[in-house]
Amino acid sequence: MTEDSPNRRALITGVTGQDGSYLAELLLAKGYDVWGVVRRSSTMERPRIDHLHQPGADHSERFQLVYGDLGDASSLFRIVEEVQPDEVYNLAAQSHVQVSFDTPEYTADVTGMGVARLLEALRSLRPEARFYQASSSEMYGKVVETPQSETTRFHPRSPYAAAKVFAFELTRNYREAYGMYALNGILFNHESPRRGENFVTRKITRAAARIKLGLQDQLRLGNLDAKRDWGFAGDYVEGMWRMLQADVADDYVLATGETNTVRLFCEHAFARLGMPLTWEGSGDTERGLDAARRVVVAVDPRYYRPAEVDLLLGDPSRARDELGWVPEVGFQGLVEMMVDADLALAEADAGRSARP
Ligand code: NAP
Ligand code: G4F
Repeated sequence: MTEDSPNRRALITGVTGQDGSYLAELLLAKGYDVWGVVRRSSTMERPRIDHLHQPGADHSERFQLVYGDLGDASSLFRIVEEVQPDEVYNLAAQSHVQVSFDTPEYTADVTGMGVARLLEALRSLRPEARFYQASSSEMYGKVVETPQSETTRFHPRSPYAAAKVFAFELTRNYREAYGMYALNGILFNHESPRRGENFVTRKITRAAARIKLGLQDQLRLGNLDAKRDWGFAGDYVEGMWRMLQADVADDYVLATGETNTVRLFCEHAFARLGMPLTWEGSGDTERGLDAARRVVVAVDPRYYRPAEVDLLLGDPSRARDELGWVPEVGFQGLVEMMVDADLALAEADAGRSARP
């Protein structure tokens, strides 16, 4: 990466999340001044970004945090007025699909209406800013074609996905209605060692490592047959940035073009730890056994969703052809990266609990 964008101002909502932390690193390395929006919480620890704003950290003088919330329009207007950003990356959301069934109104408010609040703040105070909306492959839901591309019709299957469709359409509408540079990145699942622990990939790699070290007995999962197009978050934030550098705003899919089941992800994760799995049973009674025939993976119907997205597979050819974006990390490399990171964390935990 080069320091090629001096004095440009980027505003990132969701900076404390998986993608926000990688994007902040990328933009700082490119020479941007970066403002990250954070919510007040009862702890000052923000483990994904603490390394970026500690005194002495690389670029820390160009990284600032501001308090705000997508549920609070006044905070967004204040931030836009204060920062006068050139580029805005809206990554903030209630981003968990299962949780959105439990909190549909909250999810609609933050993940959907939050985008209306932010776009209105930009339209009023900084209409020339370039706006990136974190749209999602979940919008395809009950897919009408495979692979899914920028022209595939949406069929959302959760309150989260419905909120993301609203936000997608609003972003396109502000582009058409007001001529604003506003676009959607339709990103398929992307993961990393910084992934939240209750998304399936991280839940698997964390549990596998802890089972390996005897810190946990079993991993309990829902639908093992679900298929996802999983990539590496570090590759995807590069794609976000490339989208906002294009001369004309348009919507782009980012995906690997490969899909795999949750079951296969488990197999690769445990294999990386020298624990090959064999499967027995089916449906609710399916289980994964290690070489000693211990049940290390079990199905738990509590993790089934009221409506499932069975298959996601993206066609990233527009991003490749128009933006030159090609993901570098493949499925196997992603699983290994996550397992290795979680093994190191589990070893540290084991060391702490062994100490007198
Ligand atoms: P994440 O790790 O869950 O991060 C979500 C971020 O949003 C956190 O920084 C969170 O802050 C913030 N946030 C939540 N509610 C907020 C509110 N009311 N006001 C302000 N900030 C709020 O998500 P991610 O995986 O990085 O994903 C980033 C974005 O891409 C999300 O919009 C997600 O829906 C979308 N997306 C993700 C994927 C994927 O596979 N990762 C794929 C497609 C689209 P706290 O730290 O304070 O909770
Ligand atoms: O890891 P997941 O929770 O991710 P999901 O639902 O695909 O959503 C993620 O990707 C979207 C992009 O398509 C983002 F927009 C969204 O913000 C989020 O980042 O679940 C993946 C699959 C599902 O089919 C789920 O039913 O794994 C299945 N699964 C099976 N057992 C499980 C579990 N998911 C979770 N979270 N926990 C389980 O125990």
